[in-house]
Amino acid sequence: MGVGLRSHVSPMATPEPSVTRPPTPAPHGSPAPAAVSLRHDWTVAEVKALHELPLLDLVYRAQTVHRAVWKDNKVQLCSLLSIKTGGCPEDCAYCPQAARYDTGVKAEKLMQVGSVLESAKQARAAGATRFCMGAAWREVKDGPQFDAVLDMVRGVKALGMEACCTLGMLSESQARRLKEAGLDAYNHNLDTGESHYGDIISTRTYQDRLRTLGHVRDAGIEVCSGGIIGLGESIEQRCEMLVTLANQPKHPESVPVNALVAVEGTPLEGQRRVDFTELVRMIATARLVMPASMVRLSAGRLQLSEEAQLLCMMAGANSIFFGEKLLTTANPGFTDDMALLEKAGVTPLEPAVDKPVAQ
Ligand code: SAM
Ligand code: DTB
Ligand code: SF4
Repeated sequence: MGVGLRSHVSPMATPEPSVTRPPTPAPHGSPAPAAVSLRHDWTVAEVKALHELPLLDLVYRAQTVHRAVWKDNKVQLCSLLSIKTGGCPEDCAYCPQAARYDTGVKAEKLMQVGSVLESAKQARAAGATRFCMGAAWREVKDGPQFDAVLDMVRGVKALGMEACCTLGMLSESQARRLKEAGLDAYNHNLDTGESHYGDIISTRTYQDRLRTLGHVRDAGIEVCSGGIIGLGESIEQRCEMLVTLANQPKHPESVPVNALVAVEGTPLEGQRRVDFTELVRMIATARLVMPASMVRLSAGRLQLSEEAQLLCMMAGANSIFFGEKLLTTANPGFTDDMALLEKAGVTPLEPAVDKPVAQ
């Protein structure tokens, strides 16, 4: 590692993310490329010091690192589809799909392959380049349902889109089969810092989560892992989660940052809404500690003004969920999102072209 110019852009005494990237020319008018290295030895204290910087200093530093690693202000458009909704046996306190909470989400069967591919085609026509299929399962079970998911993955790939799944826990062999079917990425969130996890989920452990991430990584599938803010965690616990993600053998290729969508009937229904500055801080800090990861501004965007969304992008968010529904809750519509991107001159990222430097 260690190619590129040493950054002169971080005059603060707080820990500086040292960054490594090849000397790709920066776009006209953007800061000189920083020397960026990908660290796997972050401490919570270091990350908290970044998180606590004055907001605009934090955004400036994050944007500088962002532009050094990602050439332009492009954003990945990723559409979500719930292929198996509701009836989940887990007790995740935030989740409208847990069978034990009365949220009005009805349990449905796994969708037919043809209907899923129809949705993927619509998402592609609207401009999405990645299609993520979510199932309200604790874990994948081998059998006809998993075989159908493999067919969905093949079908999405045949449409020329990136395919992503989030199906709960996976075994080594299931991860391998998903890879063989062409899966690009697997989403499996840590959700929160390990010390807060037990307050949110009791039906599986943090180690279970990490084990699945290991299977995904070992199968050569991109890891998509992040979490939710607004679950009653402390700032320290938010930083703890970022440290766990960044100190994995490889940084996750994508890091979704969700703001809790407090759904009536869940134990967290009364949770106060996170302020937009909290999302900006989390995104900027994620960008600084994992410079070459896609950072996805995920659930909670409907509650953000256009200005706040653009500030999140300034802070390093380069991916959004695109389409009027997340899994069961609402998201901004295609037209509003396209209008915002156009106004701001932000262009959709093209999967094969706009890659960061190797991690
Ligand atoms: N069942 C699988 C699992 O838990 O990994 C896949 C689907 S699950 C709904 C995917 C992720 O959505 C969760 O890990 C969580 O981070 C996020 N999520 C679920 N409900 C949410 C909510 N109300 N607000 C924000 N994010 C939420
Ligand atoms: C992620 O981090 N956020 C998405 C996706 N990965 C699967 C899910 C958000 C779900 C929000 C609540 C719902 O719509 O049910
Ligand atoms: Fe089930 Fe996933 Fe929801 Fe947890 S987050 S209740 S595992 S669908």
